[in-house]
Amino acid sequence: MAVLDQLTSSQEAIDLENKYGAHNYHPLPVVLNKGEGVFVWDVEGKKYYDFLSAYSAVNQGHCHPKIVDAMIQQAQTLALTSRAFYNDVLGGYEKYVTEYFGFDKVLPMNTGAEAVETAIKLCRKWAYEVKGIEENEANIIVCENNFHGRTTTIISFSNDEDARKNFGPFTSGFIKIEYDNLVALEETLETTKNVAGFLVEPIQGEAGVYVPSEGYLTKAKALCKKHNVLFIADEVQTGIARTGKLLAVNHENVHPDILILGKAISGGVYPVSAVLANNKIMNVIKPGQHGSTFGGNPIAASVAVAALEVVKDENLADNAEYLGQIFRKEISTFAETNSLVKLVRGKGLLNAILINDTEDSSTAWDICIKLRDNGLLAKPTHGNIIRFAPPLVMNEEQLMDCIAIIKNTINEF
Ligand code: IF1
Repeated sequence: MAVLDQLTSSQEAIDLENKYGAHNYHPLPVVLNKGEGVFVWDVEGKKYYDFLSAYSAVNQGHCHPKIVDAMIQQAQTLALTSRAFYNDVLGGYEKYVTEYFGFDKVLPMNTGAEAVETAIKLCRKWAYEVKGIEENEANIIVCENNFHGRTTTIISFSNDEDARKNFGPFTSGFIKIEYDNLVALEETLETTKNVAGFLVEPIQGEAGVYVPSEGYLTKAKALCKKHNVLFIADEVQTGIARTGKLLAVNHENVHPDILILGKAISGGVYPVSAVLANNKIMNVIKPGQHGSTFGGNPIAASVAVAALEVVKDENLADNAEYLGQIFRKEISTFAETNSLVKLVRGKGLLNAILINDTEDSSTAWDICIKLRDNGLLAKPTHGNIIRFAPPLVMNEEQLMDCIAIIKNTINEF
């Protein structure tokens, strides 16, 4: 048998993963073997609407032909040079992406967590070499219930016990405050020495799609400016048109000092992430002080240009805004007649519903299993919250079809 012979059954695939793969996930029991646009198929040929989009990495739809073609062309030409040498696509991508988001420079990485780590290092180095904080004394403010990735430093400032337990010792230099609380931010800025930055998700995704109060981001940025502290926006999940604007911070016209991107910057076909900042910050990094083997590789550069062109060519932000309004209106009307749905919240096509059951109940999971049986894939975040995030290329007819599936499924409970 060739190593990757076509699997004949879903159970065979699940058994292989259980036996040979680390058990660091508990996937919904469905085995996918094909993706196209808003649809995915399982090994048995059943078709599903994808309502997770690989946690907002597949905003442009599965296997978008323009993005896949860019990957194939580049992969057949020059895949990886490392940064020991120049190549003929990285500079063009760097010009394109910095002008696309309005920054002087970009530091290219691969995963979202690597980009968050890069932003933390950049902020600290700026604090010591530009702001003048004493070395090794920098503090970065973060929010309770944050999710920024799974490296040891990042989980050091997480309050999710599953993400932290028995992974210590942890990295110091982080202060947690309540999300969407400007008083807490102002007090911390006024009473804490050596604050270098404020790292925040413009909408807290994993925590359960928490949308902050109107004006929170604007006032938070102003407080950071007043105290000469860098405003660092983690748009790995909320960026790339997901929330109905190119970036979630664009809902409030906030321009972060450091912008962190990942996931859909590549349309989900290849790991690409990026950290953007202006020269006064980015120029603290000198040769040999940061990098990665694959960071800024030719395939990543070519794929990211194609993926970002698709976002504009297909008006994905406007589409997400329009369909998101319909989704929340339909589901909130439904919630008035169904006691199992407490509320729906979100922006654009990043939404979640709160199931009216205890945190530790299996209801949200059971609903997702039934949704799977009814042809729609979604997964609970924490306990009783189900995130709904379809690819942004969905059309209104497909969305109405999905809303009907969601309503009919929940009515079965
Ligand atoms: C998993 C969660 C979502 C992110 C934000 C950085 C990263 C992520 C705002 C790190 C990644 C992913 C990680 C993935 C599932 C998914 C996730 F459930 F873990 F929390 F989306 F909410 N900043 N989120 O959301 O990016 O290193 O993964 O490329 O770990 O299971 P990454």
